[in-house]
Amino acid sequence: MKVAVKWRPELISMAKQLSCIFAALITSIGCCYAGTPAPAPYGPLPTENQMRWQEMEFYAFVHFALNTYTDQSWGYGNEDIKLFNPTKLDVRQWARMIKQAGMKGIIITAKHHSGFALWPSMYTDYSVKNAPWKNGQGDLVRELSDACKEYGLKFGVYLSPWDRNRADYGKPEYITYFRNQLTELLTNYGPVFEIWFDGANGGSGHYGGANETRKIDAATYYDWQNTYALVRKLQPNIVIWNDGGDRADLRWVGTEAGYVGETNWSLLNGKGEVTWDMLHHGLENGDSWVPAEVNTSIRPEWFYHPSEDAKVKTVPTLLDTYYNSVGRNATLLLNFPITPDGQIHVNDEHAAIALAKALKKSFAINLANGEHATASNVRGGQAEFSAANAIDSNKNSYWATDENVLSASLTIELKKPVVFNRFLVQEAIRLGQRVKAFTVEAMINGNWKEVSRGTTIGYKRILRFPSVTAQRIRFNVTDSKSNPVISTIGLFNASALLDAPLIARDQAGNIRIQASDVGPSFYYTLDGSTPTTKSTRFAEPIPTDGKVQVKAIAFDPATRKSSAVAVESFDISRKQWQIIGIEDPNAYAVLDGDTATTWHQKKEAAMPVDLIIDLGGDQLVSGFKYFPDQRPWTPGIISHYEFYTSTDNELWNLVDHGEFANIKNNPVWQVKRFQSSHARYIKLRALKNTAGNNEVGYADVDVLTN
Ligand code: FUL
Repeated sequence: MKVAVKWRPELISMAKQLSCIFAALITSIGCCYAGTPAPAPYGPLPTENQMRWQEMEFYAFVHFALNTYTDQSWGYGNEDIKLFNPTKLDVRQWARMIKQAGMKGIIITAKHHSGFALWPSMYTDYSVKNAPWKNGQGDLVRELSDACKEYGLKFGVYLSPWDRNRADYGKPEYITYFRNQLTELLTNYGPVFEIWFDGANGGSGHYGGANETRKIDAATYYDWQNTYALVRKLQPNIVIWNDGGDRADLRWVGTEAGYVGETNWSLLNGKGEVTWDMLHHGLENGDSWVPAEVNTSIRPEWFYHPSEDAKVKTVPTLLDTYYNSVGRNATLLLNFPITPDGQIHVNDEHAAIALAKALKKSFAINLANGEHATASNVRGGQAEFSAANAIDSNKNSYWATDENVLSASLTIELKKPVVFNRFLVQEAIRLGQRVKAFTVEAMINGNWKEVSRGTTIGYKRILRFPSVTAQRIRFNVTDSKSNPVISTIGLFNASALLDAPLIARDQAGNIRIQASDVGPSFYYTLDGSTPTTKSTRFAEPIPTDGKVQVKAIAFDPATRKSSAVAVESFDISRKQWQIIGIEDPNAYAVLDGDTATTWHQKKEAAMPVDLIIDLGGDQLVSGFKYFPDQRPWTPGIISHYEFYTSTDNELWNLVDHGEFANIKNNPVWQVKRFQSSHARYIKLRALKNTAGNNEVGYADVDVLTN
C-alpha cells in the first residue's frame, strides 16, 4: 500500500539544504578514504523471486481431489464426479490453522493426476462444475485464494502434467489443454507464489476410456521452456518447481520423507543429467541457482485416508523434519490431507499448532544477540564488515573477511555463562553460497572444546547437539569457496525431543523398543491399556508368540515428560516361517522385523519375480504387508504385484493384484486386504518395479489373518 505524504514548503527547503550538506560530506570522504569494497558476488546467485521464496521458509500443501472419496493415492481418471461433495468445506479453517502454525503460504492440488479440476475449468467437464458440491457452482481454487488473502498467506498451485482422464494425453493437443488450464489458474486467481509441476507418471490410466498404458518422453513432451515462458509472462513473481523436466527455479530433494542432505548446495547445472545425489545435496560447482524444497506430508500419505488418523506425525518427528529441511538450507512444504468433509483433520491441526509452539519457544531468544563479538579477520578492518554484524538483528548486515581469507573465526563473549543446544548460522546468499565446512567450539574449563561441526551453510543452517554451558563460543569457518560472508549467528536453548518409541518384533517373536534420542526409558503394555510410568519398564527384549498389540511410551527422567503413545500390532508368529527356493540365508532379512535390513532377489532374476514363504501351518490369510527398501540406490521397489495363496505349494490362488500407488516417492508400509483364503504358502509376485527394470528388493513382508 502506498501512503501519500503532504510536504509543507518550509520542510522542502530544509530537506534540500540538508541533502546538499550531505552530498558535500560524502564527496569529501570519497576523495580521501579508499576503504576495502564490499565482497563481490561469488558464483551463481538467487533471483529476487527465489530470495522471497527462501525467506518464506515454511509453508503448506493441501491435497484434495476425488481420491479423498475413494481412499486412493492416485485416481485412475474415471472416478465418479458425483463423489465430490464436501459437506462442511471450510477453506478459512485451513488458512486460519496454517497461519496460526506459522506457515507463510498454501499450495493446493488444483488438479492431481486423475485430471479432476478443483476449479470450473472451461476446457474440461471433469471438474467441480459437474459435482454435487454447491450444485456445480463452486470454485475451490477461488475460495482458497480468497482465504489466503484474508489471512495474509501466499497462494500457490499444483497442476499435474500427467492427466489420467484425458483422451488426448500423450498427443500434442494435450499440451494446448495443459497450457489453457495453466492460463486459467495463473490469470484468474491473483498472485501465485509457486507453481508445482509434479513429475509422476505411472503410465496406466483411463484416458477417455482407452484404459491403457501411455508412456511419454518427459524430456521433450511437455516442451517446458515454452510453458515456463508462459508462466513467467502471466506471473512475473512466481517460482517454478519441477522434478520431471527441464531445470526450473526450485528442486526436489529426491525423497518425500522430509529431509535434504546435510551438505546442501543451492546449486545445480542448468543442463545435463540430475542424479539423486545432486537432488539431495545440490552441486558444489553447479552453474545455476536451484535451491531445495523439502516436501513431505504430516501423515504417511498425501491424500486423506481414515486409517491414518492415528498416524499423524508427532511433534518430535515434525521438529526433526524442520531441522532437516529449514535447518539445512531448504524450505519446508508440509502437506495436510483434506478430509471428505472438507476440513483439515483435528489431529493434524493439533500436531501443526504444537509444532509451531515448540519452534517459537525454541527460537524465542537468541542468546548471542547484542553480546560482544570479535573475529580473527575483518574485511579491511572496517566496521561495516565487523563480527558484531553477525549477532545484531539486521539480516542485511554481515561479517566478511578479506579477499582470499577462506578460514576465519568469530568469537562471542557473553556477559554470563548460558546453556545452549542449537547453533544457527546464515550466509548472505545474495552474494552467493560459499562456506564448505565449519565448526562450533565452546570454552569449557579454560579449553576450547568442539561441540558440533557442519559442512554447507547457505540461507540457514541449524546444528543440534547436547546442551553445553559456556560463556565463550567460537565459530570457525574451516573451508570456503570464497571469503565467508556471514549475516547471522544464533545460540538457542531448545527443549529436548521426546518421540514416541519404535516397536519392532524379530522372527523369533522378541519385541524391542527404541527411540532416536539417547536418554529416555520406555514403559509398555501388552493388554491394550495405555502405558504410564507405572507400567512395565522395558529392560530387555520381550518374548511373544502370535498376535499381540504393544503400546509403549518413552519417558525422559530429566524433565519427567512422557512421549506420545506408540502402538504396534503384530499378527501370527513368524517363528516357523521359511523362505522357499532361495538358498541365500540373508533372505531372512525380509522376516526379521527390522525395516533397516533388506534383501534383494538375484541380479539375473527377470520379472515376474516371486517370493514364496511357507507359513509352517494352515492359516486364514486376509491380507499382506510390504515394506520396501528405503535406500536411494536401486532399491527394487515393487510397484505392481500379484499375491497368491496355496495349501500345497503347487496349486496357487490369485487372491489380490494391483499397484502400490506413489510408492516410489513415498515408500511407506503397503497394506493390502482381500477376502480371506486358507493358506500354508504365500507368494508375492513382483510384476514391475518403480524403475522399470528387474531389481526386486524387500525390507519386510508380513501377512494379516482373520
Ligand atoms: C507425488 C505425487 O505422485 C503424489 O501423489 C503427491 O502429489 C506428491 C506431492 O507428489 O509425486
